[in-house]
Amino acid sequence: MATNRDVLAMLSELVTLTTLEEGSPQSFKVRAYENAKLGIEEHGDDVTGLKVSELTKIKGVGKATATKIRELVDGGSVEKIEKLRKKYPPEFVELSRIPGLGPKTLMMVRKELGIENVEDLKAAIADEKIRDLKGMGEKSEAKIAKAIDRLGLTGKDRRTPIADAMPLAERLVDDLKAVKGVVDAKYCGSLRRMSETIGDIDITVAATNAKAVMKVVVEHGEVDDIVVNGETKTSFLTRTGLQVDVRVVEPDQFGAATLYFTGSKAHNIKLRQRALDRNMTLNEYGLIDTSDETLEGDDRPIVASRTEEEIYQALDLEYIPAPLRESTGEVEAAADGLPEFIQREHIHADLHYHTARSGDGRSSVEDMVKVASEAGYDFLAITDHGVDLAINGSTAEEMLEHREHISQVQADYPDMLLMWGCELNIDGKGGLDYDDDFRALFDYTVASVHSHYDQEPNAQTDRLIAAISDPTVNSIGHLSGRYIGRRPGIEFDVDAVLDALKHFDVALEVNGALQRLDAASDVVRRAVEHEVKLVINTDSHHTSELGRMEYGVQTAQRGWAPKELVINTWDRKDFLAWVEARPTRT
Ligand code: DGT
Ligand code: CA
Ligand code: CA
Ligand code: ZN
Repeated sequence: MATNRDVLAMLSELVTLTTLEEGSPQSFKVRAYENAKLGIEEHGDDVTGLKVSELTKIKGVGKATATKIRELVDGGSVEKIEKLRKKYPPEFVELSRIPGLGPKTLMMVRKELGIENVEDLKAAIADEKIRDLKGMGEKSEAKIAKAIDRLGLTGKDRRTPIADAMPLAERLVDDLKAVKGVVDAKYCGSLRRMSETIGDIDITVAATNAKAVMKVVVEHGEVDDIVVNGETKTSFLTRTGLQVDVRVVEPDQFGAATLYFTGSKAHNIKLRQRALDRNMTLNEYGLIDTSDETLEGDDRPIVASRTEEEIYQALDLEYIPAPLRESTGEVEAAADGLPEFIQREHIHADLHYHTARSGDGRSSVEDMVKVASEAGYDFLAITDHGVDLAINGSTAEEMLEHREHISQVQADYPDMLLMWGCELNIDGKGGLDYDDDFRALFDYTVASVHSHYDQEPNAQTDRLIAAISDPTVNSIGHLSGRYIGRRPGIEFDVDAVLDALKHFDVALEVNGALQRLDAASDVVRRAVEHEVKLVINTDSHHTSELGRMEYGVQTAQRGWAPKELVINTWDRKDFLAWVEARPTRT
C-alpha cells in the first residue's frame, strides 16, 4: 500500500532521473516534479485516495504527475520511472553526486568515453582522458578526482550519506510497526548513532510472529534483491545498492537486541567486559547471571533484557544515549555520572529559520510562525537571507518591510517572542552584508559561509574569525558549509576558530539538516572542551522541516554537548541579556 511518503519518494526519483534525461535541473519537467512535491508536502493530507481530477487541484500538481501518482498507488510502479531506470542505472546516477559533473557533462563523458560508473570514471581520469573533452581541462579533471576520493565513492567500503539512509529507515520502521503482532521496531547500527555515512541499515523488530514480519519485509517496495532470507533475519538490497538487515526478536529481548545491534562494536566490547567483571555475560539476548556455575544455558537467571535502560542499570552505569556509543570514554564517564546532555525536550527556540522572504523559503511568515508555536517554542529568530546571497537575499528596504510584517504577526502570538533576524553571508574575506549600522538593527543574526569554498585553509580561518569578531554577529551557521557525501566543507584551523568563538562569546550552530549536520559532532566535542556556546537549529525553509531539530540534538549529543551550553534551552531573559551584550564584547 503506497503512502504519501512513497509518492514523495517517487517524485524525488523523477526529479533525479529527469534532470539527467533533460540535461538540466532547470528544465520545465524537472521543475514540474519539484513543484508537485512541494505542493503535496504543503497539502499534508493523504493523497493516495484521490482521483486524478482531485490531485490536480493540489498546488503544483499537473495532470501528467497526477496520472503517475495514480499509477503508483494502483499498480505499485510507474512505467516512466521503469524506463528511465533502465536508461540510468543507480551506479550511473550516483555519478551525479560528484561536484563538477553536471548532467550535461555526465552525458558527455558517457557518450564520448562510455563511462557508466565510478570505476570507469577513475580509469578515464588515470588515462587523462577527461581533460581533453570539450569544456574540460586539467583543473576540472583534478577536481573530479579529488571529489571521488573525498566522497568515498569507490570499492566495497562505499558508504551512504545519512540523509539518504534516514528517510528510508524511518519509512521501513513505520511500515513494520504497522504490522500485526509487532510490538516495537527501531533502526539501530551506525544510523542510530548518527554517523554521517552509513554502511548498512540495521532494523530490529520486537514481535512474536517472525514469519509474518519477514514476509512483509520480502515483499516491501524498497526491495530490489534479497541477500538473506531467514526465519528471523532478512537482508535485502535497495535499488541504489544500500543493504538493509531486518532482525526479529522476542519482545522481552528487545532491549538486549537493540543494544547489541546499535553498537558500536567497540562500545559492546566495553560493556561485555564490564559484565564479565560482575560474573555476568552480555549478548544480544540479554544480560545473564553466571555466578552459579552449576547452572547451564537457559537455566541461568536473566538479569535484564527487556530494555536498554535496565541493562545499563544492572551494569552500574547511567543510560548512555546511542549517539555517544563510540567507545571514546562514554562507558567510564557513565560509571561516574554523566553530565546532563542536551535532549530534544530541553529546546524551546529555533534561531535559524527562513520564510518566503528568502528566495528559497517556501512557507509564509504566518505559516512558519504557526508551526513554531505548535512546536511549543518560547522564542524564534526569523533569519532570512542577507542581500549578498544571489537571488535568495533581501535588500535593506525589503528587510524593513519584513520587520513590519513580523511585528504584525507577533500580535497574534503573545506567548512567543518573534525576533527579526538575518542570516548574514560571510564573504571570501569575512565581510558581511549591508553596512554596519544597518546590520546592528537586527534583533539577532546567524552568519554563514555560502561561497568561496575553495580558498586556502589560512584564508578560510581568517574569514571565519573576521566574521566572529564582528559585533553584529550572534552565531555562526553551518560552520563548514559541507553537504555530506556531496560537497566537502571548507578547511580551516578548528582550534583557532573555536578560540575566537569563545573569546567573542559567539554561539556555534549545530545545523540539523541531514545533508549538513554542521558543525560536525567531532567539532562539537572540541567546542564543548573550549566551553563554546552552542545553538541547535533546523534552518527550516518550509513548515515540514521542523523535525530536523531531533537530528541536530542527536548530533550535539554525539559531540557530548551538555544542556547548559545550548542557548536555545535558556530562559528567554538570560538569552536576551546575552544577545544584548554582544556589541560590548571585543
Ligand atoms: P556500518 O553499518 O558500517 O555503518 O556500521 P555499524 O556500526 O552499523 O555496523 P554493522 O552494521 O556491521 O553492525 C551493527 C552493529 O551490530 C554493530 O554496531 C555492533 C553489532 N555487531 C555486529 N557484528 C558484531 C561483532 O562481531 N561483535 C560485536 N560485539 N558486535 C557486533
Ligand atoms: Ca549498519
Ligand atoms: Ca549490518
Ligand atoms: Zn539558512
